[in-house]
Amino acid sequence: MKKGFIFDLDGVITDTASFHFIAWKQLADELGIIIDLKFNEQLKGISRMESLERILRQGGKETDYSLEEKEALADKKNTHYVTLLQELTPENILPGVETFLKEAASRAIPCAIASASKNAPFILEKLGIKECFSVIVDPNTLAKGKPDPEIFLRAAKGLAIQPNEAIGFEDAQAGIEAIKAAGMYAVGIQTEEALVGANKIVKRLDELSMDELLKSE
Ligand code: B16
Ligand code: MG
Repeated sequence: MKKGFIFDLDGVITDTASFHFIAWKQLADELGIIIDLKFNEQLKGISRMESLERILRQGGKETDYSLEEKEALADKKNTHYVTLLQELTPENILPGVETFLKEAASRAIPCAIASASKNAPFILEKLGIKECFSVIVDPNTLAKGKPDPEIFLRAAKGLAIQPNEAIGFEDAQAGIEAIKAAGMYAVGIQTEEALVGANKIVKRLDELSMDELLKSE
C-alpha cells in the first residue's frame, strides 16, 4: 500500500505560470529579448536562475551579465512576481485539488510539497491550504533541481516513508523523470505538453480513485 502523497505546486495545486510569464516578460522586454507563451512552457518546473539563463540564451545574451548582475535581474523578476501573487485566493486552487486533499486527510495519508519555487510557503498560505502539508521541501537546501530525484527523496524522508511507498504528482516532464528516478509511482497532470513515462495521466486530481491509487504497484 502507498502511504504518502508528494505534490509539485505550480501546475498541480495551482497555476502560477501566467504570473511567472508576466514578470519574466516585463524583464525580457527591458533587456530587449522577445519571449512568448510557447517559450514560457520551457520554464515550467525550472528554477528561477535556470529560467533567467534560458531567457538570456533566447536573446543571445548569455555572456552579457556577471553573476551579480544576473542575481539582481532574478531578484527584480521575483519582486514583481511576488506582487502579482498578492492576488491569489483559494479560488486559484486547481479543480479537484481540495476534494483530493480532504479525502487524503480523512484517511490520514500525509502530504508533502516538492516544488522548485522558493515562494511555495507563501503561495500555499494565500491559497489557504498550507496546513494540508506536513512537509514543504525548501529548494534552497537542494544540490540539484528536477529531473534529479533529490527533492522527491527529501519529501519522502520528511514524511517518514520509503520512496516506493510514495506517489508523486507532476505537470512537467522534468518532474515526472525526478519522481521515477526516485523510485516512486508517478501521476502526470496533463496540460499543453505530452508527458512521457508517468504511471498514470489525468487532467485533474478528482479523476483518480484514491482506493485504486493507494493499491497501485
Ligand atoms: P520561484 P513548481 C516552479 O514551480 C515553476 O514551475 C517555475 O516556473 C519557477 O521558475 C520555479 O518554480 C521557481 O519559482 O521563482 O518562485 O522560486 O512547478 O516546481 O512547483
Ligand atoms: Mg509544476
